[in-house]
Amino acid sequence: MKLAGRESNDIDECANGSACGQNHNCVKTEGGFICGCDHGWDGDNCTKDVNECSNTSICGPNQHCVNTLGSYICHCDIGYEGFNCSGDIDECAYTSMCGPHQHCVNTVGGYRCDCDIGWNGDICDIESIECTNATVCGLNLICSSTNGNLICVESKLVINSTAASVRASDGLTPSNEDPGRNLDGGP
Ligand SMILES: [Ca+2]
Repeated sequence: MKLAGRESNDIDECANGSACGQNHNCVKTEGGFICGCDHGWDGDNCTKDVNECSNTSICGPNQHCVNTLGSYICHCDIGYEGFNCSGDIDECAYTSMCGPHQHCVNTVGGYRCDCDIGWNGDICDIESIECTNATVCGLNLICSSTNGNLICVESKLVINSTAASVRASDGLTPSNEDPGRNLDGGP
């Protein structure tokens, strides 16, 4: 709302700061003054807060807007910090970001917890069979671990629970008695 006043003498009514009410600004005019709402306020008596956050682009990248009475604040999104929130937080610099058997991997705007070698599952609480035990596969076999699953390889013959039954039906001899055997038809 704009209030206009008129004075017979051209004095500066705005000078004393009380010509207009709270949340108003005062603009001197020739022979009078005009009261307008301060930034952030609206309504007939400038008592209605403007929600600046309704403008979704009022804050910059990696920021979110928080409306306040008469103003607003741009806070950094989680994972960002620094000037204009342009800096990625290295969450891994803090200890205990991840659980047991996990290690922290920093990413832009976040981080993740990868399983340590030898562990898997959603929270890395399942110990996977690894090739570190030399007796796992027996003699003349090569141990290979992929995605937490262990397989024993003899030349090109894969011996796991499925292949073992195939081998039995094919009449193949146990691997440690026939180390040179393979299934690809080669010599
Ligand atoms: Ca980060």
